[in-house]
Amino acid sequence: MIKFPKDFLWGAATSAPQTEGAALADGKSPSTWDKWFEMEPELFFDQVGPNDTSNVYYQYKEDVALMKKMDMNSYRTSIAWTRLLPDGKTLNPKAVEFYRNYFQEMLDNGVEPIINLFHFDMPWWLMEKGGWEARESVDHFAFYAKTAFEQFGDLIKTWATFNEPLVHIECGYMGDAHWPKVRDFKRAIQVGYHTMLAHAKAVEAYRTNPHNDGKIGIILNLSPVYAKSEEPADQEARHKADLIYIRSFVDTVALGYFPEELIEMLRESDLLPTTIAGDRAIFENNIVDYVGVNYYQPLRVQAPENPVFPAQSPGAWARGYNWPEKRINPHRGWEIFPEGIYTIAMRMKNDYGNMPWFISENGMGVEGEEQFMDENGIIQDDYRIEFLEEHLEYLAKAIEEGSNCFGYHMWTFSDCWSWLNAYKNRYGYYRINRDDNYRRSDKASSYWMKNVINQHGFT
Ligand code: BGP
Repeated sequence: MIKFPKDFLWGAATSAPQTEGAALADGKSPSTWDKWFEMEPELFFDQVGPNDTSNVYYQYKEDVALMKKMDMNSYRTSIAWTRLLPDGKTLNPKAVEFYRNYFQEMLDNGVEPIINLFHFDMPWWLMEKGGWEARESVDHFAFYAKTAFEQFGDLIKTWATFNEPLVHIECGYMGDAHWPKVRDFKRAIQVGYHTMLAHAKAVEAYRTNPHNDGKIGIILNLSPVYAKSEEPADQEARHKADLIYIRSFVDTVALGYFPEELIEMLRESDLLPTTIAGDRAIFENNIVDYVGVNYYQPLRVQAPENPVFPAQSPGAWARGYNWPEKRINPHRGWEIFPEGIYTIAMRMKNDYGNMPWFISENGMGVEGEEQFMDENGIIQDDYRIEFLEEHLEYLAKAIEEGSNCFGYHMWTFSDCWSWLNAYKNRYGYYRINRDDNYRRSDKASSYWMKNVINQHGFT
């Protein structure tokens, strides 16, 4: 029997921009996603944009009823900054009403809402001032965070500041999957610095108000790094990639500052961000109560071939490696490596003082999932059940060995909109039938997970 603690949090995760729809309704202002879709709809899969997601703004009660049906006890989504404070300053009463009703509905049905503040959805008005590159974004975010705590702090006892800061840094400033799609390592590092400072300032805002009596943390995508070989050069690449992709985030939020070795690497390539005296104390004084870990697949690296310095990208220190033995999700192309969840779990225990943490995302995206629908309209997603079994088995092992993990949230609950991929890959326990008024229908995994929740494990 694979066993989990009785008080374990079982749930699912999503975000405001990927589910709410109503992109400009009731006073909401545009985010970068809304504007980008308006400008270049052809870049979005099937030309489906952020206004056309799973319609949760109008259908949240249906989702909450399904959470209850599954006996889930927790759920993570986010608040849209652009809905709560459309111009960054003025509170939108319609947004307060919507979120209070939504969160109350969850609480009334035995589901604890875990609420995140930023899930890639930069307000357009702030993007026009430079987005995360501009120092002023830090204080705007802290004001937004403070406002959210004031408006919803009586209902929400577990907060997160950011989801996967690495992603908006990397995809927006080292690639073209997020706005503003520029490629500039130095700018990316400044964006990263301001993001992490904004995180620490939001934690500070939470802690300075004595009415705030819950927990605050951050959600990080942590891909354990594995080297091609035991050769020193490959091991060095692994060490450097780990500093960049894992420790630059976890050390900063859990130990109080960026690793010295990373700072030195950046200094040598003239990549250090602009900082202000006093910043460091903000980081040091505001370490998190917990970390949410999103785990999908590992990162495999080898020594770079002809490293160019000063570094123009992380590739100067580590190069990707295509492990020939890797198991690929046939429905999407990502590696499936359940052991990775154990590696990360033990890392949280051994390197971060057994910090409380939970799996805040893990899941399997499947293209063309309608082909698995049976005659009763249920998607027979055996592949997802197998994925869950394998990952949960490794998670249970880590918990048994003392890792302080308090929950597991699958990505996602009902299928949601995935940025440029729109509805290409489906991840949910429930299917969204977009051509039938966003009707929700069952997948077999929801029944399987309900049993796991009720038995605190599986055989
Ligand atoms: C994570 C994000 C989610 C979600 C998920 C699935 O990185 O936090 O927002 O999108 O990945 O990835 P994708 O949407 O690319 O299939």
